[in-house]
Amino acid sequence: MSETRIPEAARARFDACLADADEDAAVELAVGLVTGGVSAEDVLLRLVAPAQVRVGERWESGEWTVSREHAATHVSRKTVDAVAAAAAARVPGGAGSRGHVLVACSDGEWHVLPAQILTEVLRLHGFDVQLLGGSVSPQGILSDVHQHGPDVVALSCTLPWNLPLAHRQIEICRWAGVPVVTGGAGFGPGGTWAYALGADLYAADARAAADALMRHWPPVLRGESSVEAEAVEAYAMLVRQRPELLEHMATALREVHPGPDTGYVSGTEHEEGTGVLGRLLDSLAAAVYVDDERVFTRHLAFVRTYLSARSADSRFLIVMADTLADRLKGSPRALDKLSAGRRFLAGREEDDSGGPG
Ligand code: B12
Repeated sequence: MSETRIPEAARARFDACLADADEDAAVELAVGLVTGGVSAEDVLLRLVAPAQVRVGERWESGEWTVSREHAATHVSRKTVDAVAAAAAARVPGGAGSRGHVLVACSDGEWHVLPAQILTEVLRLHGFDVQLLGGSVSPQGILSDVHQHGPDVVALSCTLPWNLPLAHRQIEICRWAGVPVVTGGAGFGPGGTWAYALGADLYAADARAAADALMRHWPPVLRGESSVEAEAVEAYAMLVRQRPELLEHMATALREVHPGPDTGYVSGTEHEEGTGVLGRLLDSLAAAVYVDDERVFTRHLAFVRTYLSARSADSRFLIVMADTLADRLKGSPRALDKLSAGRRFLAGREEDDSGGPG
């Protein structure tokens, strides 16, 4: 399928629709492009997806509130639905079925829009696709695999701290004989962490996923997990100690910031109430699990930007790293990732943040 450039003016107008939460105008613009001859895939991947990245940047930089981001994302979701419906109307009877794909988000993952876009792009390529939605448990995925008998499971992960949970899902699908194709920023540069978890395939975007599946159809079980037993043990220890470690971190935080906290750290501004401290620990645990310090240092880079955009002092991150190092003396693997984080915070290492995820 040849790619079409989306005119700059259309991109700017779409951004404005998201900023104004103007669903009707966004849908009209996007569907207008499709009826005007731009492929639905290009509208999804070159208009909607990059606009969402800009939404994230505006939220991260503090320019937009969480609710503004929610409203914009709602408009994008509606646009994806409308573009898919417009494309389906242009191919009466559908494109036929190349095979059956089950799309799911990793356990703990509520970034559903990437999976939704993937679903529509695969449908445009003639796959029969079912989208299971956000945060699917391993048991849930197994039950859907049994019920629907897909040829392949497509697993989306945006947040790297969900990697250990994604591993369970990959294992359970492969155990049931169904190969797993993976994608999303959470799987790291070039899908390096997906392959470490034993995924059978990784694709950087939805177009590449469709191409790869068409080239390698039917997909086969060929992945192999390289997660070491000691890493799983060290991870499990961190999970067991999580409540206690969080308590120590909170105490240390109160010592450096005795005043009322801003809510950015304690979690009142966050989806699941775990806040910055919980996510720090989860990133450390995921870094231990896949044995790659970048899971932790990239997260530190994100938190630092996020906090400084809100005029919150990010120096407490060093205190947190030291507090944890003190408590995790018996875990060389955790200490190793913590020292990488400590070096990163002290600026002694090149900033390898490489953007979010
Ligand atoms: C919208 C959004 C949300 C919404 C999601 C709503 C929804 N229904 O999807 C909500 C409000 C739930 C949310 C919550 C959070 N979010 Co958020 N979110 C975003 C945002 C702005 C857009 C996501 C998106 O739609 N991207 C567009 C898609 C199309 O891009 P994509 O991911 O690259 O997907 C493509 C490929 O990766 C690939 N692909 C994706 N999946 C798959 C799967 C397979 C199998 C294949 C082959 C390919 C593939 O195909 C896609 C299309 O080409 C991003 C910013 C960003 N840069 O993405 C932040 C972002 C991901 N969020 C972020 C954060 C921190 C959070 C929260 C932790 C914030 C909080 N409240 O504490 C929570 C975590 C919730 C959770 N547990 O999941 C950070 C992550 C930073 C990090 N790495 O640590 C980001 C990057 C924002 C930022 N710039 O800082 N978020």
